[in-house]
Amino acid sequence: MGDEDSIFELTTSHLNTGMRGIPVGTCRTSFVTPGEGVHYCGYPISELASMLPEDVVYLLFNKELPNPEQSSQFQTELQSRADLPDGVESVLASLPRHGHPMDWLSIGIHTLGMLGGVGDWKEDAMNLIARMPRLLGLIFRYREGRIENIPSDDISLSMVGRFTNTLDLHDVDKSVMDQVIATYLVLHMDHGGGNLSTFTGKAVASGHATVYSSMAGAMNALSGPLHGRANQSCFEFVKKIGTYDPEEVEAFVRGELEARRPVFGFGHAVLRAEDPRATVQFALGEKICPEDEYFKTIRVLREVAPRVLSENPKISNPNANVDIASGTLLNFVGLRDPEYYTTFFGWARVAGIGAQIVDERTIMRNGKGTPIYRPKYIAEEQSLRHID
Ligand code: CMX
Repeated sequence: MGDEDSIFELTTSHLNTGMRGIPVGTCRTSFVTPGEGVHYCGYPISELASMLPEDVVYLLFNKELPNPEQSSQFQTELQSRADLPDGVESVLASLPRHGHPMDWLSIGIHTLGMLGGVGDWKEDAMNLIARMPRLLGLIFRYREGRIENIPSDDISLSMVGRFTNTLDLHDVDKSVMDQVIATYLVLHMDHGGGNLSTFTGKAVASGHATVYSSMAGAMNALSGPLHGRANQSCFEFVKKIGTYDPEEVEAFVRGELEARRPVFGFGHAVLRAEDPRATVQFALGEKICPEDEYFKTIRVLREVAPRVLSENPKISNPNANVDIASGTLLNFVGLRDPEYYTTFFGWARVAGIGAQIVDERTIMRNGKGTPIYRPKYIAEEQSLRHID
């Protein structure tokens, strides 16, 4: 495509729409199609879902999957970057316990930057990815007040293993917990260039703020209930249904629509089929928790809600989205407090956003990087009045 080719016709109807659908750049890590959902570096997510999270991080940064040798070298590299700088725990110890975990995560990332940032896009992105498992584990421990006997960070473990080792929950099946979290991470790592948190992270980085400040900004964006926090709301919604009787579930769905409340876990801005990330999680649920009460509810919801939502022609996609099952699976493995669910989303997204920041800062425009973001806002008549 030549520089002068037109790819979009802009009209006044596009103003004040949150830039919905307006092309602003290219993305090297992922894209989303209406039929197959997100693809990472060309691979549909359904093909990547059972891979090691470390291999998928490698893919997002290197644009190719690692061979076994590269995979093991990369795991060693992440382990060598894993140590948290001194001082992180005393910051966490001072935070208000009632604060939302996403606020803790944002502050935690800022703290990692203040204490251990090196001022290089790729180095900082890699260090942050390597330090996230321990940081997130410590956030759980300090916020829950479980600060006695925190195991030391066993860096010989996988990223997920380091998190669950720090969390150190008893009476849980750790291998199933690791499997659910690993799948969750892979499914949530990236979702195109224009979603709010990714866009925010890249916008902050475009002013040459650090990777850590950019990522903390991205996490703040992710924490909104219309964005990442939807997965917390989704599980709260499933809990509220309280039945897996199909007729009662249908009555509940109709009641929510009549009350003009969203039916959580359904619908999508781009997809026009069931999100493959939901399909993968349903398959995992059938394997690990087919008899779980909440799983039974979402299994019925998956049948009932699309039929009811299809009655409204305004709804472009009545099918299940990624958030339908993730909370149910996290709850099943012992992560019972939905307030934490978006922090897993944030942990995963650090990989995709980190890779996109590195691309925008060091690869785009032949390595010069994308310039500072500066979209145009047009003065409204009212704001011009005082000039007369
Ligand atoms: N429940 C109720 N109403 C819905 C709906 C749902 N699940 N999905 C769409 N609609 C409504 C929209 O609110 C919109 O109504 P208005 O015209 O009154 O504003 C209308 O149907 C058309 O919406 P759309 O073009 O089909 O979808 P949007 O791009 O506007 O919205 C989304 C997409 C996800 C915000 C919406 O489907 C929704 O609110 N879903 C429920 C919340 C949810 O599960 N969020 C998680 C999203 C996960 C993800 O993005 O991956």
